[in-house]
Amino acid sequence: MNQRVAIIGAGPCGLAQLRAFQSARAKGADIPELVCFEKQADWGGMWNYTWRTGLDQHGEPVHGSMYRYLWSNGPKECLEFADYSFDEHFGRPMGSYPPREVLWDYIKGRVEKAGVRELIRFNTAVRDVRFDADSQTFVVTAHSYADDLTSSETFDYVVVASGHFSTPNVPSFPGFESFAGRILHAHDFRDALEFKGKDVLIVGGSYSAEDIGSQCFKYGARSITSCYRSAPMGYQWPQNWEEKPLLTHVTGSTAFFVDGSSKHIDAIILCTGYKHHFPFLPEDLRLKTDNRLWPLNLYKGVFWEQNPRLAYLGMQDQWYSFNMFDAQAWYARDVILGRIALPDQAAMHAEDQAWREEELKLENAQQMFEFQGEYIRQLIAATDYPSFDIAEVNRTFLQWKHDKYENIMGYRDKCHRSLITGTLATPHHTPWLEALDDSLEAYLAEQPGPGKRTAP
Ligand code: FAD
Ligand code: NA7
Repeated sequence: MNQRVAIIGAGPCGLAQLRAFQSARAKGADIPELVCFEKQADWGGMWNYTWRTGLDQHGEPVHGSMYRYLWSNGPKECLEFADYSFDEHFGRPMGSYPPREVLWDYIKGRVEKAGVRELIRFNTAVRDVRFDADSQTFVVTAHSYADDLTSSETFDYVVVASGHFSTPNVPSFPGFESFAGRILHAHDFRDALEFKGKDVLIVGGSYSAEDIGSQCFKYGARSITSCYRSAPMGYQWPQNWEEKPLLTHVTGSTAFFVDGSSKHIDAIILCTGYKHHFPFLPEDLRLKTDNRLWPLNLYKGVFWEQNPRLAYLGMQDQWYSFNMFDAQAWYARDVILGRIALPDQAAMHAEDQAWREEELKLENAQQMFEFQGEYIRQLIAATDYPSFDIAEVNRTFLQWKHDKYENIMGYRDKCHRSLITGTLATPHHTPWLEALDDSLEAYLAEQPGPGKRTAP
């Protein structure tokens, strides 16, 4: 096959795409030439932690939004690769909520085994993508940092796998200009110890608010106040964590809320989400959406309807993550290989709209992860990605939600069963709240290291 495919990003989505093609080649398929552009020096996307914030060493916006001491916020059993189990990678059972470095190791293990690293051009940022209607090809322009050269190449397909949790959504509130402490967005949060002994205000009511607040609690903040726009998170927070309706303004070091209450605050962390941002794409190819389960204009949640030579991976809000990216990547691969034929644009759009209408009816978390599970089930049924029991994954999600409502600081100590191998997770040697060392080495040790057991 003399076609060329550009993959933008070597995070979990871009790596899923590389692995999908490698898997077809291993079974004898003739596959296109693949070029994966990655602006960072290593693979793993968000899971490749960086201490940097703001601009990186090349003057580019820092991609990473992950922070120190981050542990999986959902059971690992709900994201396990169906073609590469945790058992295969680690050789023994472990806890259900591993820290970031452990999951990064797992992500890397599959693609090291697949031998696809040589297909990635690291330290190379895609700057521009243009479609030429006459030749039906794309011109992709990329900047290689190592030799400071910008060059263009032609491709038959482009797969956008650049993530959507890197460009912060940063609202402002009256009084911020003269606030007496630090104001930052979750994207720039790196180490909860910075907030030890402080009164922290968290703005937002979703995953980042919940987890960054929990980090601050775990590492010794004096108090946490979280405030929401739409709905409270509703967990049973520790005694020094108060949940309030939205911030109205700040005066000096005092924050005021919609219910008329006020509180002393040392620092404000805006956990107000991210924007889908594709500065390298022209208007006619650019996905515009908020963070939701069914972004419009993507057939099967993947193919750009106006020009299905362009595919997007992982653009949905995520209950499912790695296994959803795999389902999408396998599907995209089979379309590119000509194994699946796409319908005409009107039919693609009609199906897309039908999914959106279903999405608009969703009222609670269970309905949402079941909706995403059904989407994944359908994608997997169309390819040779190993099937797994989506209903069981949904049951694990339900148990996870239940565990969180029971004990928001203790749910990570619960164990779930692998839907791929049947292995039951084993409790980590140290309860999450006391496990201050999140390194791979500490996590995989048989017992806690010296001096690592007690909370501050
Ligand atoms: P990313 O991981 O963001 O990777 C995108 C890649 O594209 C990056 O390597 C980036 O450098 C590269 N790139 C971007 N633009 C360009 C360009 N122009 N040129 C070249 N390369 C480019 N998911 C879970 O399942 N469990 C969790 O516990 C979890 N916790 C999270 C915590 C935080 C703080 C955040 C922000 C996200 C979390 N997620 C979690 C979701 C996470 O984003 C996904 O797991 C996953 O990383 C998404 O993969 P991706 O490949 O789509 O994007
Ligand atoms: P999410 O899940 O997109 O949530 C964003 C939150 O920010 C949500 O609660 C929003 O409230 C809130 N928000 C957005 N704008 C505002 C303003 N202007 N004022 C107040 N609150 C606002 O992003 P997260 O960062 O939590 O999670 C993203 C990923 O990171 C996720 O996959 C995790 O695993 C880690 P709303 O509910 O819309 O009223």
